[in-house]
Amino acid sequence: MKALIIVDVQVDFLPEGALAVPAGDTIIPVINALQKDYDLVVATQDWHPADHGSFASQHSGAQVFDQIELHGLEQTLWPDHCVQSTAGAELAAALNTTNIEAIFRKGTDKQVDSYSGFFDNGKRKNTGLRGYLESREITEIHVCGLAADYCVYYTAMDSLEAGFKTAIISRATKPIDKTAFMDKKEIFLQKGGRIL
Ligand code: VGL
Ligand code: ZN
Repeated sequence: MKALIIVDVQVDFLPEGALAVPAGDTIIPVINALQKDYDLVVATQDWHPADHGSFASQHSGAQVFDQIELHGLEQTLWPDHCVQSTAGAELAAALNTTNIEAIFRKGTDKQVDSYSGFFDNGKRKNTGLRGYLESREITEIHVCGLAADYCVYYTAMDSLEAGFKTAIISRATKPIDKTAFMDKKEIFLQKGGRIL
């Protein structure tokens, strides 16, 4: 059985959003067309409290994109984004959500960021996604959405590590930083992932 994971296709990651991914909106029709090819479609949703520790606004003197240490982990600081129950945290209006059987929210603990749909960045807690996929007898996973170099990449890496045959669909994802994504793609390929 084959699943599609749609990662963080949310208003704040679209071109007008708080943490805009360049051309992020252009992948939505592609994702809508893809969904029919899968036995299961699930989504993730970045879902931060307003005082999340990954927000530059929570650290005096800090700037967006600074690197800090947050409770023992390396952390990039972001603009406030995907705050729980705000318009920016909604799934994109143009995304077809009728096939999505479950949505896994992440980034709810203000002390630790969560790029992957499977675990927080410290791998302290899991979201239940792996168990859900296993219960649905999924063996192969394709990952798409935003952003390619963060949440898509880390979700795909954890999928591989969990033993799923895993691919990233390049025409259905966009990075924040193109060169960073090229390097991460190499690592993913070396670990046995595929780029479609
Ligand atoms: C993401 C940075 C911060 C993502 C989420 O969805 O790729 N990136 N939070
Ligand atoms: Zn976030």
